[in-house]
Amino acid sequence: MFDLPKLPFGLDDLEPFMSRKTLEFHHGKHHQAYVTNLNNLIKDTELANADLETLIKETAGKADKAGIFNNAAQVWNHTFFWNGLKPAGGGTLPDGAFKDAILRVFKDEGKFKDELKAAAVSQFGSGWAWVVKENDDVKIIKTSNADTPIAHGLKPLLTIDVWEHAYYLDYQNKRPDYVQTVIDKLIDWHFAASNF
Ligand code: MN3
Repeated sequence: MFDLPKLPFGLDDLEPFMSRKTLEFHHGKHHQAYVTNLNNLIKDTELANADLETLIKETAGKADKAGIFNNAAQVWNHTFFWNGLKPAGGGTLPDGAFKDAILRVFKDEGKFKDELKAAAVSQFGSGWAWVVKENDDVKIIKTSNADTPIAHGLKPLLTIDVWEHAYYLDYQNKRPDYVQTVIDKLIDWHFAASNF
């Protein structure tokens, strides 16, 4: 049985960029629903005691296990998303191996952030934009619906949720404004660097 992880910040701490109301719904209702659904789906099955990453890897690509995969991946993705945000986030990348890899692949920090934004904005419909580690390089990818890099053997460093429930209360249809604000004001680049 899984519990909804607590947010790593208070409900008001990301104001005005991500409102208390958004967090109450996004964490308290949406994230909670994925946890509740997952618990109901695995109860009394052979997967009842598996950890989250095992559940995701065991059910990925299996049509008869799509419900478990979708809810398990959404639980994992949301917890990872919250952990990558912080009050007074954004700003410049911390020095170190992560920044070095970004400069090597993208040439400059601005171009990296522009490409991350472009991936998040261009994801058609619900999904996620990701910064992942592949070998020793940094790569930007996007996934649809619940799909997650850990189902594809990639190591996630950071994610941005681009499901409408992530931004509609604060930004309505303006996904580009939401994404730009997350990148400029909320992303915890030290979290991404520490995952590298
Ligand atoms: Mn979400």
